[in-house]
Amino acid sequence: MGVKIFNGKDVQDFLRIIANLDGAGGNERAKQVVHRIVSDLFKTIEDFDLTPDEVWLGINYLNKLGSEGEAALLAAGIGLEHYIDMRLDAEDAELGITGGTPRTIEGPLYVAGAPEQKSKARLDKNPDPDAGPLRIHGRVTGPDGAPVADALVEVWHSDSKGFYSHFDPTGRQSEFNLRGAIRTGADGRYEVLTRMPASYGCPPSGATQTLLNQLNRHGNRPAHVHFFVTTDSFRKLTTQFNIEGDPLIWDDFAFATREGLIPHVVERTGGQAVGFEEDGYRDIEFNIELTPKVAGKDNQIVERARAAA
Ligand code: MBD
Ligand code: FE
Repeated sequence: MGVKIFNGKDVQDFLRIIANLDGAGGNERAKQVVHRIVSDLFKTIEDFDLTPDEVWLGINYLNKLGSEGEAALLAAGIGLEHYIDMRLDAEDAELGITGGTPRTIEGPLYVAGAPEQKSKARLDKNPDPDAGPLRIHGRVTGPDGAPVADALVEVWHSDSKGFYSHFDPTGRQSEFNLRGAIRTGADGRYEVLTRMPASYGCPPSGATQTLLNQLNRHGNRPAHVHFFVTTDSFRKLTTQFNIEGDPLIWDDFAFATREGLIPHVVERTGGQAVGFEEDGYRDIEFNIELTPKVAGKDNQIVERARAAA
C-alpha cells in the first residue's frame, strides 16, 4: 500500500535541510523539535498513504482552527493539556512531593485582572434565573495544615448556559461576571457567593468539535469551577472542582476530572444570613492544600498567553 520513500537518503537529508539541522544559528531546541515533528508528519503521511487531498484538508483545518481561536480548546480536547498535568504529577512523584490538592488543567477561558476582594466576594453581576445560588468556601493551608494568609484565590466558572464572561457568544455577560479574586486573611479562609455553573459544550461548528465528530466524541464538560491559588510561600495551584452529580463527571471531553476534586454539594436554608436573596441555596466546601516550593522555587509555574481585561 503506497510508495515507501521515508527511510531513504533523499527524504532523510531533506528533513535535515528543512530544520537547518546542519546550519549555524537559529534556536537549537526549535530546530530539533521542528525536525522531529516534520519527520513524524512525513512518516504519518507515508504509513497511512495519505492522499494530497487529505493533506490539504489538514492544512485547511489548521487555518480554520487558528481563525476561530480554538487551538487551546483543541489542546484540551485531544488531551494535550491533561498530558502536561500527567507529566507534572510524575515530576512531583520523582521529587517525593506528595499530598496537596490535586492539580488539573487551566483550560482556555481564564481572564486576568478580576478586582481583588478581601476574604469574601460576590461573583454574579448579571441575573441568571436558571442558575440557583451557590456558596463556595474553604480554607487555604500549607502542607502542615496551617492557614495561609494573603493567598490570592482566583475563581472562574460558567453561567447556566455553560458560557463564560469575556467569551460569551451572546455578548450578554458584563466584564468579570462569575469571576473573582479573593485575598485570604489570617484564617486562610475564602468565601464566594455565586450562581450554579452548567456543563460546557464546544462551539458546535468550530474546528475542535469538527475534529471530535470525526472521532465520534462529544465536546462537553461537566459543570465545574476553576481555581488559581497564588501565594508567596508555596507553589501556585491550578485546579477545578466538578459539581457533584453531573452525569459528565467521568466523561469530560477535556479529561480534567480527578478523585479529590468532586466536593459534596449540600442543600441549605438560611440564604439571607449568608448574603443571598433566596432562602434555599447550595453550599460547597472546598479546602485547598498547597505544596512546597522546590529549592525555594516554584518549579512548575506555567506561562501561557492569557486573556486580560
Ligand atoms: C472550559 O470551560 C474548560 O474549562 C476547558 C478546559 C475547555 C473548554 C471550556
Ligand atoms: Fe471551564
